[in-house]
Amino acid sequence: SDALEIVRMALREDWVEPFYQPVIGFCDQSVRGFEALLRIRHPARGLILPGDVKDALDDPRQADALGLCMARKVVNDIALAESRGDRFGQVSINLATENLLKPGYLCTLLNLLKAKRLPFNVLKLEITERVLVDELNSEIIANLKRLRECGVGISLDDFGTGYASLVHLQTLPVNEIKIDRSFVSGLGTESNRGEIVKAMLGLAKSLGLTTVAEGIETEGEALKLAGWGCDFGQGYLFARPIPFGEAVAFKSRAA
Ligand code: G
Ligand code: G
Ligand code: NA
Ligand code: MN
Repeated sequence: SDALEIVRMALREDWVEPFYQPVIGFCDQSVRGFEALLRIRHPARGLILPGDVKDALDDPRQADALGLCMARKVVNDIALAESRGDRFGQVSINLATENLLKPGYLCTLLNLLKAKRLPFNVLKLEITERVLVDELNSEIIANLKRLRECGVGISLDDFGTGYASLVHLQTLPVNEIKIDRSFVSGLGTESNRGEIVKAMLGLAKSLGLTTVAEGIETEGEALKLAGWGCDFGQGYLFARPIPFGEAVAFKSRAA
């Protein structure tokens, strides 16, 4: 398909470029770090978003290659920032099912960090329930535990949208949940959404998990979340996903 061809070209021609969306601490407005999001800078079509190449993200071989490419670029960016004396903070990358299923992938992540002499805790993995639902097995869980023990963060993404959320909290070495933006965007108007979000925050707190709310677009949403004790926020209110250079500037401005 078109998407497969675009991604094949992007990998070959080096058009893949991670964008970075800041993650902000509610208590002091500090920039904890960023979520890395896939972008393809196509010379003719301009910036291509993950939604435009969905077929490729669902294709085992391309998801595999894209996951490796993104990991390499993100680790290089972190190392570049640090080498100039800029603290870039913790960066999360999104995993596809194929990345998780390949034991070599998680190992490669550690090796990339080692090669740049970066501490393991600069990296965080975002795992969606979509990715997990079918194929969770004990080997994958053991691999994730090993990463977690090394200090790599593990975040359950789009929390609240999957039927098995609570099971995953019990079986996976997660240390953070990201509350899905569908809950956040209703906070201003729909009153029972607030109760649901409060319950998720309470559950996370009692399990000792960090909480991030995503898709924050209004001051009202941010104030509510902060008041309920949510730790971090992400969304257009603070910043859109931005290129590496802008992200470095954003972080140093805030520091
Ligand atoms: O900005 P946004 O359009 O970037 O991202 C849309 C979706 O694509 C999100 O659900 C996000 O999790 C997913 N996504 C973004 N970057 C990556 C990536 O590097 N790998 C994978 N597997 N998914 C990604
Ligand atoms: O599935 P995941 O949570 O990784 O998706 C992140 C997606 O959400 C990206 O496409 C990103 O561009 C988008 N996003 C980030 N902040 C906001 C926001 O405040 N509002 C909306 N509508 N989308 C956002
Ligand atoms: Na994500
Ligand atoms: Mn998400």
